[in-house]
Amino acid sequence: MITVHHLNNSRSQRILWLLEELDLDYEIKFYHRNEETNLAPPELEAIHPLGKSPVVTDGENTVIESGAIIDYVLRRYGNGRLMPTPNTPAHEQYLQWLHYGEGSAMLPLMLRMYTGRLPDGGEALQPRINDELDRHLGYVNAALEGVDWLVENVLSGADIQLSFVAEIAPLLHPAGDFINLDGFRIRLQERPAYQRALEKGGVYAFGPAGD
Ligand SMILES: N[C@@H](CCC(=O)N[C@@H](CS)C(=O)NCC(=O)O)C(=O)O
Repeated sequence: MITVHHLNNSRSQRILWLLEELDLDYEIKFYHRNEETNLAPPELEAIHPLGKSPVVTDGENTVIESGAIIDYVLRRYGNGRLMPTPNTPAHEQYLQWLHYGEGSAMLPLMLRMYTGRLPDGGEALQPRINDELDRHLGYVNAALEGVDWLVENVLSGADIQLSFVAEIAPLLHPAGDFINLDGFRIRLQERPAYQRALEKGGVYAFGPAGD
């Protein structure tokens, strides 16, 4: 059975959502961020040396990285759900989003969060970071023009991967700048499977009600 090593207020929330969409049996092992440093507890390093979440363990497999975990779960347990047919143009799009979410889109969001903690707010870096933030959020926003979901307008693992970007974006950007992204966030958070994942996962500061 899949075990999700789940950290509060983290990207592993989307893995719980994925598993709820698929209605799979799984276990959650809870880890709590240090209240001062916000870092994961050292126990997570016993599961994987990076000590980050999400991590899933499943028999002999230990898988890190949200995109790889989504891919793993859907290939092994999805029975074709939440993923376009392999080797079709739609599947290539799906893979692109799966990598893009963490490979590109999260970078300016993380840079804004980290540089904001510098004594001067990282002032000199902000114009470049803001350009990148606008570029990436604008790209996702444009991809959602006139559609509910990213690939063929059908919910897939790609939307689950990008959900964290959509949930972090409002913390760093004025509301209303990316209305398709706002609609996407509201839509995904309304899903019953998302709501069940929220109940099971415990504290999650980026959900619909800020928890
Ligand atoms: N790209 C990785 C990021 C993993 C990651 O950095 N997770 C954060 C939580 S959102 C974490 O574990 N932070 C705690 C720490 O760094 O100690 C993924 O998508 O799985």
